[in-house]
Amino acid sequence: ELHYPGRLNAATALLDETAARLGPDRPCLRSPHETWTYGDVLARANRIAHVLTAELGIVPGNRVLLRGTNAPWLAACWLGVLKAGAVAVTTMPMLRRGELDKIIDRARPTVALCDERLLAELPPTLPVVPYRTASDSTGSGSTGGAGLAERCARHPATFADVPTAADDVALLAFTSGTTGTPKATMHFHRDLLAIADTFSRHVLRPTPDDLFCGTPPLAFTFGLGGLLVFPLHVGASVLLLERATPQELASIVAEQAVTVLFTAPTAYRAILGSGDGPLLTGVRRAVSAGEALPAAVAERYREVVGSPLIDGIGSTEMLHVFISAAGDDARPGRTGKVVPGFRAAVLDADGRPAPDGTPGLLAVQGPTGCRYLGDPRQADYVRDGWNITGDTYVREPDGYFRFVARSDDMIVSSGYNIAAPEVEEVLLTHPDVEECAVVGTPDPDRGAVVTAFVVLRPGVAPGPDVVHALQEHAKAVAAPYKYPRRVRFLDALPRNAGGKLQRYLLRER
Ligand code: 3SK
Repeated sequence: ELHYPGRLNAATALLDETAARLGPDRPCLRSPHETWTYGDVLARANRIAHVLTAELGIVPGNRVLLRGTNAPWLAACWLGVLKAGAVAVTTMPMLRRGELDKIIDRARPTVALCDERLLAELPPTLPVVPYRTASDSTGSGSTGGAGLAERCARHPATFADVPTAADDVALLAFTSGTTGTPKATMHFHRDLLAIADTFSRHVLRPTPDDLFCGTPPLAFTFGLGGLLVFPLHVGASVLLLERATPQELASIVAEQAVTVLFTAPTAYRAILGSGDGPLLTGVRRAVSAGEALPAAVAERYREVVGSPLIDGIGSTEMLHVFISAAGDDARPGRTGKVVPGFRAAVLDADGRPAPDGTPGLLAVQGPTGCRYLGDPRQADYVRDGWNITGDTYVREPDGYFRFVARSDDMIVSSGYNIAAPEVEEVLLTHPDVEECAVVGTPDPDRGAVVTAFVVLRPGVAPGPDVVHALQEHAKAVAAPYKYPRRVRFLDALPRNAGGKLQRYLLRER
C-alpha cells in the first residue's frame, strides 16, 4: 500500500523536491528550440502561481483551463496551477469551440492559460491569459504586456506552494468515452504520485539520466504521466514535441538519443512498416498504450529493435496504466500482469470473478480510481468497489491478461461472437492494408455483420478486387465466419484529439 502525508502538493513533490535533491542545473523540459533546467522550470512555475493568485484572484479549489500543444510553457502552467492549490483542467489542443463549450460548462474554470495561437476557439466570456511558445526562450512576443511571460516578469521566482490535502482535487481530465459526450474525471494530488509509485517505479523504472519523448498530448493522461509526471519524479528530462509524424518521431529519437518513448500502437506499426525501426535501438523503454497492441507489431518490434515493447492498459478514469509488463516479462499478445499496487479481475455477467481462461469484463481497484464530476455514469463505472473498464479480457492461469475487445466491440453475428480487434489483426497482415477498424453494423438476417473500414497503402486503388482479396485473406487466416462481409474504404480512420479510434462514428455511418 502507498502512504502519503495528509498535506501533499504534487507540484512541490515533483518539482521543488526533485530540484532540491538533484540540483537545479539538470535539464528538465526541452523542446526542439530550448532547454529549461529544473531551476528554470521552478522559477517559471512559481511566477505563474504568483500571477494566478496575486493578479487573477485564484484561490485554492478554483479551476484553471489549460490549452496548448506539448511545450515547456504548457508544462510550467500545469505545475503553477497545482502550486497555487488550483485545479488544472487540461484540454486537447485540437478541440473546437463546441467541444470546449461543453468542457467549460462542466468544469466552470475561473480563467484559462492558452497558447496564443489557439485563442480563437475559446469563448469570449472566459478570462484568458495568453502565452507564447516560440523559438526564443523568453516566451514573450505578440501577446503584449498582458501575456503570461510579461506578467511573470513582475513576480519573484519563489512561491510558498499551497499546502493542499493529499486528497484535494488537482486535475480534471476529460474523456469522450464511447458516446462522444465528455465526462470529467477528478484526480487528487496523491493520485499523481501514485501513478509514479506504481507503473513508473515498478514497470518503467526510469533513471535521472533518461530522456523521455513521445506524442501523446499532456491533456491525455497517458501523456501527462509519461511526458511530465514520470520524468520529473526521478529527475530525468523530457523532450516535448508539438507534433510529429511517426517518421519524424523516429528520426528525433535517434538524433536526440531518446531513451524512454511513449506513443500509440499505430505509430510503432508505421515506424516499423517504413523501415525506420532501427532508429529506435537506443530506446531502453518504449511504451505502447491507448489502444490494444497487435501481437504482430510487438513481435516485429522485438526482432527489429532488439528489446520488447512495453504494452499497457490504462484509462483516464484510473489516471494511468494498471496492467503491463516490461523486459523479459513482456509477452506479445498479452497486455501483461497487474501493476504492483493494483488488483485486477475478470468478472462475469453477474459481477463475480470469471474462471481463468474465460472472457469477461476487466475490473480494477487501486490507489487511483474513477470519480466523475457530477455525472450519473459514475454508477456504471464503479460497482462494488471495482472500476469496470469496459474492456473484455481473459485472465490466464499464469496471471497474464489478454485483451479480447472493448466490450462494445464484440460483434454477435448469426449467433457467433466475433471480437472486432481480432478481425483487425487479421486484415492488418494483408500487404495492401495501412490501417483498419472493424465494427458490427445492423443486418436484418444476421443481427449484425462484420464491417471493415480500411485505409489502403499508398498506390493501392480501392475496388471490388481488393474487397474480394481482403475477404479471402480473412477467411484463410481466421475462422471463415469472422470475415468482413462489408468492406468500406476510407482515406483516414476517425480518431479523437488523443489519437484514439472513434468506433462509434464508424457505427453511425
Ligand atoms: O488508453 C489507455 O490505455 C491509457 C493509458 C494510460 C493512461 C490513460 C489511458 C487512457
